[in-house]
Amino acid sequence: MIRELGYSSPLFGTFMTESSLLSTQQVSDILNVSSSTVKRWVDEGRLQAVKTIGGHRKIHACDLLRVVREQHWNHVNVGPIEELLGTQNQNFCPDQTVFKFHEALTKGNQEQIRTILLESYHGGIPVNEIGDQIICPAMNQLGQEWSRGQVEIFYEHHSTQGVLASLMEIRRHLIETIRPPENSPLAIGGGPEKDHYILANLLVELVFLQSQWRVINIGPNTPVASLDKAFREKSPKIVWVSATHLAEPDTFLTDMKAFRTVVEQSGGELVIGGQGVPRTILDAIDLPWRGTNLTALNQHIRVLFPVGQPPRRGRPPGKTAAG
Ligand code: B12
Repeated sequence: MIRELGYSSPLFGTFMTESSLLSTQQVSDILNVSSSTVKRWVDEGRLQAVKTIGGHRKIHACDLLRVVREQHWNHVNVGPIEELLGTQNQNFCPDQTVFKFHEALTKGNQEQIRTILLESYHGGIPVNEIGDQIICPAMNQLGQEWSRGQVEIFYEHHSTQGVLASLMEIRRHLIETIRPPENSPLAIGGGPEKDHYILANLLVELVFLQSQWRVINIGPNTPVASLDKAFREKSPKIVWVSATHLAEPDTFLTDMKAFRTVVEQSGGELVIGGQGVPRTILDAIDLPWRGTNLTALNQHIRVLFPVGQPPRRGRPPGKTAAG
């Protein structure tokens, strides 16, 4: 999606500067594709961009870096992009970030939680990696400390609110900047009844948004009858169920087996994940696709609905070294 330059987001002011905006020519040099390809990708919504008063498309370095990382375009030299962002030689180090993030969680330091998550996102880390490599391990550690009586339960509540608030900011940014194409598929999902956890379903929603899907996140504590109604009414390509806590595993198994049949008979796909679903239950439901984290989910939905082709190696025909 193209935003007007000068649009200054009150949410992201501290994380985005105009000095890290790239022209389509600069992006074409970095990706080794023609600048018309870059313009087309911007117009198709594959690359996020802003528009100058003169009508030129400008791509923010962090949005470019995120696409390169997320699409695994490993042969692209990200050095110039990182230089613009001031992150060169400070490669994303999950261990260090998790350490700082966990510290912020245990202290209930909302500002620090926000800074780490938004800086990661605006440093070009895809949301699936933010979920798998930062939030999940730090929350896991917090949970272990809670179970050993080392952390008060109110820190878990308070920190979850901080993570939720930051993820909602990222969600707003994705909604404002990613324009799903006309043929974009729909995903619907939520958590099972009596599961009140909010983060995993929100992260799943962000992964779909990032990949240009249309999404309806029904949220936690959703009776399977409601999910079934939503499926019949909206006909999504994918229905997801994410469970952090399974109150009634036997009922869940029976319900999901029946729901799988309903979904597949209408040409849809059911995907189930989350730390609350034991392997034995997944084995018994026996879905065609199974993944344990958000990065696997991201790859799966990219196969179903590919966005952006990897840049070709070498310069496109007719393009000289001088560009
Ligand atoms: C925050 C938290 C809470 C908060 C929840 C706030 C909220 N509204 O969300 C509060 C304080 C309310 C809470 C309450 C309880 N909690 Co609690 N909680 C946690 C904690 C610390 C974090 C959960 C979280 O959000 N994690 C982050 C998410 C993103 O991680 P994730 O779920 O693993 O998701 C990842 C993958 O599973 C995967 N994924 C997720 N969904 C999907 C979907 C698909 C399709 C795919 C492919 C992948 C996928 O990708 C994600 C990213 O990598 C966990 C510790 C932990 N290990 O996570 C304990 C934990 C889950 N809680 C636990 C317990 C025991 C409880 C209570 C029973 C405590 C009590 N006695 O009251 C209650 C029960 C609440 C209930 N009825 O549901 C235990 C569960 C133990 C167990 N196995 O049964 C844990 C593990 C803590 C522990 N170590 O003991 N909790």
